[in-house]
Amino acid sequence: MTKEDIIKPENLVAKKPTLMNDNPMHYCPGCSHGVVHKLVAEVIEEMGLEDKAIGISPVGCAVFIYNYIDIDWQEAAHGRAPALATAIKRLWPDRLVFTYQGDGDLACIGTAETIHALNRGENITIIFINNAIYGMTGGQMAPTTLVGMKTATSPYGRDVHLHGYPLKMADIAAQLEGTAYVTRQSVQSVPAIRKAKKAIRKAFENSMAGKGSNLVEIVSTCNSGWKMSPAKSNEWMVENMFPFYPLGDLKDK
Ligand SMILES: Cc1ncc(C[n+]2csc(CCOP(=O)(O)OP(=O)(O)O)c2C)c(N)n1
Ligand code: SF4
Repeated sequence: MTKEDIIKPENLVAKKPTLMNDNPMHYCPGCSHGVVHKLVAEVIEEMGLEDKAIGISPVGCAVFIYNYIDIDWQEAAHGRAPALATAIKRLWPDRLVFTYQGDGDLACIGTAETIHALNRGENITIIFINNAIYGMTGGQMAPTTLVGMKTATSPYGRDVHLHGYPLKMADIAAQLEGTAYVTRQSVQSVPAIRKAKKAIRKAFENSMAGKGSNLVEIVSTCNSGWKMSPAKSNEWMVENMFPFYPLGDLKDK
């Protein structure tokens, strides 16, 4: 196939979702955030919800998600996204309302907001990027940091006697009456990306159908915070994160 053939519209096999604009992303090369952003944009477009989607952006590396996906956004204070999503969904029940949050945002400062919004069965979706670290602020330990994992604030590794055990938010969410769908996915390979996209779609469909609250955890890399190359980070995640945070659906009502 010549270069001219490749750029013919009829030969197109993949394209950037039109909701994603051309603003250069600020993420470190290899970071999972960009991949998940693309999936979110694709699903919204495929569901035809461009004018109905309202995202709540977090505080953390994804704070600027509103610069990249052209839908309506509201910025929440650190950890407060599920509370804000609750208000917005109750005011506009016909809208797709979702939050996008890191593990510091969701599983530390926002634990209460997260658990209560899920337990109330708010018809929202929470997309939870679990990279086991505080990426934006320099790689400090998060509640999700693995036992023994070295971070800026646990240079000798997470010690359960000092720091307690890693928090499995999806497992907690699955126990709550208000949750309709709780799943744990990743984006380290093409099959994993496809599964993650299906999960986001199911969660968004549930939200629109009023079935209750939905949590899509994406086990992710933070290659800068982990101080590894992007390829090594993916390997490390598969070897170390997946055994503790196994992928798959935890609840599908
Ligand atoms: C109330 C409040 N406390 C602390 C901070 C500092 N802060 C900014 S981002 C962040 C952690 C971000 O980590 P995470 O949510 O895991 O997202 P990531 O950057 O890894 O994507 C913290 C503690 C803040 N902005 N506001
Ligand atoms: S610091 Fe980590 S989470 Fe933040 S953009 Fe870089 S790799 Fe991604």
